[in-house]
Amino acid sequence: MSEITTQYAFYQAEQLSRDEIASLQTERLPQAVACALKSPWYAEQLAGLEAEQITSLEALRQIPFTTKEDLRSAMPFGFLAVPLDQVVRMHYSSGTTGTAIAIYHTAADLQHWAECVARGMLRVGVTRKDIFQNMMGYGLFTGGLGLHYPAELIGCLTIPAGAGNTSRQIEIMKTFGTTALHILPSYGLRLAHFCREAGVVPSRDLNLRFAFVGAEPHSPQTRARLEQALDLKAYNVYGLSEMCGPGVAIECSAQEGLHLREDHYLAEIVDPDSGQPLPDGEEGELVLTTLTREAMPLLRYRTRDITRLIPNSCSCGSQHRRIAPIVGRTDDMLIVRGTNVYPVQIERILMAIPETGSNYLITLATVDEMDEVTVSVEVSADYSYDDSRELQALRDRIRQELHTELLFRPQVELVEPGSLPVGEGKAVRVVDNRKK
Ligand code: DLL
Repeated sequence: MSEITTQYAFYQAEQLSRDEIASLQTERLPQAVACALKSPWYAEQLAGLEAEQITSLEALRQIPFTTKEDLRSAMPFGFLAVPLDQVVRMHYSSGTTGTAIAIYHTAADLQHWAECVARGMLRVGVTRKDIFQNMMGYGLFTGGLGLHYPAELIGCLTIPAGAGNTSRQIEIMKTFGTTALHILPSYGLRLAHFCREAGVVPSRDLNLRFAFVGAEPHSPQTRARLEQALDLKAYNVYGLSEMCGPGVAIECSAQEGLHLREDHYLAEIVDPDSGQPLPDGEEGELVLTTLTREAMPLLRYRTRDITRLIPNSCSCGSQHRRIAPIVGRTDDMLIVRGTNVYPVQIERILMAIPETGSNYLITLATVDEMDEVTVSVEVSADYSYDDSRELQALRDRIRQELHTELLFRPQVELVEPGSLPVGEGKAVRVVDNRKK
């Protein structure tokens, strides 16, 4: 560890004690509020607020939440807290759920972001000797650039492969001996399937050690499949464009939760309905305050992501607190016949069944005024079925296991490997055709 600190001074932040983290937060919180008050939106909303009095989480809680709708309403420059000539980059959300949102960064913001991610990568053992193939989309989406600069900062040979073109990706991995990947978990499963089809045996033909996976919810079963199929260790990376992008929290080598970078982000968990704070360990919505952002500081930002803070410190030694893997977004939660379901609960069951393949789709419809759920799932290419009775038995088994978990009985449709639609970006898991 101390060797890492000699090489990378910014790594010292990984070794802060709990008291040091707390006092840094106390010091930075009023600065963050003062910085936010420089933006037109916060200046108006929080007129009269004395930033220097906000020195604790309790004091911060006087401030109302900031929501995605607030960001939208103030586009394009309402949240900008510095003159435009200090902004060196912007990212832009896809706008699939409403008006697109621009997120701005100063040079210092970009440096902090890269250091936070690099700290997470170093913590799991990435070194300058690694060959890092970045298979996330580059561009307005933060996934590509978000790990590109940290990998360069560490000194890895960084390959900006971008998303898609799987045969080319495999060729690059083989030719250059790629050791680390950054990949969407859904695409990782497809890559594994493609390797099998192409006769590439990762343990024999590839040199992979790590995969950083994130940007979409995925179950531990999916992670286990990826690790086994690609012969590597997979680490969960969480983040959102509004904060920076990937790297708000990253899993460590203990794989027991994702460490927040608490010197840069202050986290709360609140009840998504009432907004009331929840105690550590209880599942609720993650609310984040940026502590060091200059261009676009955000106070008590509602991420809509459901997780919990994991009590106790981690066996890896870091004193930065951990969140559990994201279960889903509040707006992804399905209410089916009165039961709340996150798609990842369905994924967990499907990916634990070895006979299923790598892709699935949940379709909702209204039949006789009732919600009807159909889970379509590819069968694994490793199994062959001689007769329809075997397939029927598999379908019944999946249906039964889903029923036990979900408390309602969905329809199950088994389909050929590779037959469900796939895009280049985040996987679309749900099609909701219900009557509104
Ligand atoms: O997805 C940033 C990112 C890129 C994270 C690459 C990790 C890796 P957005 O496009 O703004 O940013 O989407 C953010 O994606 O609020 C979560 O709902 C979801 N999300 C991100 N990471 C995870 C994860 C990027 N590890 C939204 N697990 C967030 C589950 C995730 N969901």
